[in-house]
Amino acid sequence: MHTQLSTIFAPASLIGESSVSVIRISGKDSFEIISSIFTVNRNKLEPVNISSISANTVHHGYIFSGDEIIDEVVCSFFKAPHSFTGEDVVEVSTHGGYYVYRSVSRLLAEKGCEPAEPGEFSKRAFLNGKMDLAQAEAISDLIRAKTELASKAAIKQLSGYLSNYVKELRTELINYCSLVELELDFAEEGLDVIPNDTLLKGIDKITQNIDNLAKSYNTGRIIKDGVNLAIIGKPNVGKSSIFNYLLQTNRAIVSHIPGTTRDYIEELLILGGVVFNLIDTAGIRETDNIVEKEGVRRSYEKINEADIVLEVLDLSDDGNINKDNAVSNGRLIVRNKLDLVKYKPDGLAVSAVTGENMQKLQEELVRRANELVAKNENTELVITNERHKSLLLKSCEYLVNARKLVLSDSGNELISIEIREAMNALEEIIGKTTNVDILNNIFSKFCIGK
Ligand SMILES: Nc1nc2c(ncn2[C@@H]2O[C@H](COP(=O)(O)OP(=O)(O)OP(=O)(O)O)[C@@H](O)[C@H]2O)c(=O)[nH]1
Ligand SMILES: [Mg+2]
Repeated sequence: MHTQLSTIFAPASLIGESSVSVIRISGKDSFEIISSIFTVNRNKLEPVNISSISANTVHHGYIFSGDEIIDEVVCSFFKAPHSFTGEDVVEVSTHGGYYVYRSVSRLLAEKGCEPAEPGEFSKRAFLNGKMDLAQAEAISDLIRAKTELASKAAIKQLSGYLSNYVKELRTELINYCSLVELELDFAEEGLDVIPNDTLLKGIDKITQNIDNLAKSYNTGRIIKDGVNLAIIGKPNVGKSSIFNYLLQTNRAIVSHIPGTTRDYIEELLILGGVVFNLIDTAGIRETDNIVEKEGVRRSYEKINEADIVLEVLDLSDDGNINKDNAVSNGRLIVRNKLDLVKYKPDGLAVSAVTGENMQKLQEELVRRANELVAKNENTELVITNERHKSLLLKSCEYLVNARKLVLSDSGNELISIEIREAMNALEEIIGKTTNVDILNNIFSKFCIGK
């Protein structure tokens, strides 16, 4: 990442044919740099007098190079600290298109502006105290959100719900830590500032709250990343055909030869406002073929990772269809090749060839997915980030240690160390104690211009 001193720029919207495209510039030289290529008078291509432009205003004008007008634009000026990054920021709204973007960015680079790295604007906003780390992460989540639920969760986190709750938990820990340490100061007087059972109760309550928040990731992950839906079954039952039908593409190879799919295939599917990671797997059977064996092993792996397992049975195969729904282990059983039988089978029966009852299957998938989310949807807070989950669990571990130390009368010094570690783990969520490498890693996953 650049030093805080450099002035950076990047497209803030997609580059390509569009009505408007926004280029964002941030850093102490932003106003000076833009003024050297921006004029408000098309008949007089001279750098605008920057002192004539008041902060936090919008100006219509022209980007020029020498005696040539590159584009007619609107520039928004944000004076530090009243900007997204907390630095001086200019947002140039040009016409969309590759050529205009290339020309303006070339001019900016000539004037000393450096292309921003992914997430660099958000990183500066974080470093300048405009938002904490959990909020910055929510921006990236919001941009990537594909459904209403995902977007709502990101907005909530961006508004500071998670950060505030984490801060509350941290404050409670600080209070207990202070009492434990205060008691140390009065050790010689033998003053009992906080009785052990009060301390234990306090630690237990906080541990429980942190653990509950960590557990909300089970739902949060589904909301943010989608429902893992694995299609499984014996070879040739029509798994890939159903996979293709749901996606409305010929993504997976389909053939009459059992064992066609060797490796799993994953594709994104949006149904009824729910994101599914749809996974087609290799047909499960005993085999000596080492490639197919590996495929089967991977199928089992996907079954374990799945939120919903869709098990396909083949109605045209007598040995296959009689599976009892009751022993499905929560799997959704679907009987395929309905077009090949003359009777009306039990349960959910479809044809991936004619499309019969496929809508019913889709509705059932959405219903099950919503059921998974509904468990937690109305609760106060759901975390959607694995980093947050592991820090919460880490914090719990330290508190469990602290609890053991209290029970074994190991002394307040050791107890306070564990409580402080638990606090540190919480602070990492909001970025108070997060090290530079971790920060760089988090922001490098953001998109360019954000
Ligand atoms: N008539 C009929 N044929 C089907 C249907 N679904 C799949 N098939 C056929 O069944 C054969 C196997 O289909 P696939 O989708 O490749 O089956 P699979 O379960 O993915 O098989 P593997 O990848 O080998 O495990 C192909 O010839 C398909 O055309 C269906 O609903 N009706
Ligand atoms: Mg297949």
